[in-house]
Amino acid sequence: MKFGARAALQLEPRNLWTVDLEPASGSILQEVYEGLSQARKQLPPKLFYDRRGAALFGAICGTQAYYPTRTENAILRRRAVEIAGEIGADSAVIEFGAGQIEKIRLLLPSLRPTIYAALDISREQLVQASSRLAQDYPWLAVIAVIGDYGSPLEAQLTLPAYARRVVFFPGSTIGNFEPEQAVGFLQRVRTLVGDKGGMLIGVDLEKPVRILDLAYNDPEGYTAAFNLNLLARLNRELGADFELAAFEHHAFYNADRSRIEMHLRSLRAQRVRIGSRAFAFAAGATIHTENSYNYTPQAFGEMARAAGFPGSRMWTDPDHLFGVFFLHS
Ligand code: AVJ
Repeated sequence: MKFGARAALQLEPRNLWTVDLEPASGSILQEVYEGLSQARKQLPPKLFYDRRGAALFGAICGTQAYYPTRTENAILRRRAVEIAGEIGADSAVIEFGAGQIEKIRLLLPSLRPTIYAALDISREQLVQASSRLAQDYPWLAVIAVIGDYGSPLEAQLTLPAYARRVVFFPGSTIGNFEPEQAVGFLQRVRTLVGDKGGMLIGVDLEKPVRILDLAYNDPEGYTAAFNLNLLARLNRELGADFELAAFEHHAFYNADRSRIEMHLRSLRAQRVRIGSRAFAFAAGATIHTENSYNYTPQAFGEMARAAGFPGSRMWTDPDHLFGVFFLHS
């Protein structure tokens, strides 16, 4: 019998289940129109992560300048036993935006959850990463959920009542939310996990500006390439005609709002065509592509409390660059 590539991919490990919550629509055109029609042009950071963007993010994580990934990994590795002690036995871990499913591996030997559910919008990456995980941990029930954690999941994710539900949200992705949105998101998680559940979340901590500036302006130029890839993606997927050399990466710390801002700055006055529409850029005008907020441990603890997680414990690195919080009721 002849097997196509698809059939070969479906030889999944028996401890893996796949759930598809993603409607097949997929076009980013409406979001792009909306963002570029604002007085202050903006695009949502989730658009960074097409295949090339995900690879560039991987490259950023490998640089000396970008401290969050290696710092968080070191905390998870060093504190795995303590973290597992806080969470307890028989947990059902739900990771939002699981990507390559690397960080949970640091916890699995100590934590030994009953269920691990990985949620991500990138179908191909998720299926590959979750089947590798299921193969490596035959005792673990792995559920791969193709879906967007930005949309309501409460009704769709029914997990066994005996297990303590814990949402795992590493990587300081919470920093991409406006503080008010972040509280709303934590509230949704609180509803999803229930009274005895919890959340394990990575948060970037306040620190000297020069460290932040360097992290978002790495000398290798991967962050610039990651930012500019957004325009390349619009060219590829929407047939837009952005001239990449006519825009530059611009990242800086906004001290008033405790956030790194990333923009794409137009180097000259120009018009860009996307689909049936055209957008004008003045020289020096920017598209705001991302905020990465950082918090003091106190400020983040207060946000968590406001969202219904009065209990919080933080682990950090010796330089206090990054915090891993376990939040619970
Ligand atoms: C994956 C959202 C946490 O904000 O630091 C890396 C993405 N942007 N370099 C971050 C990113 C620029 C990253 N997060």
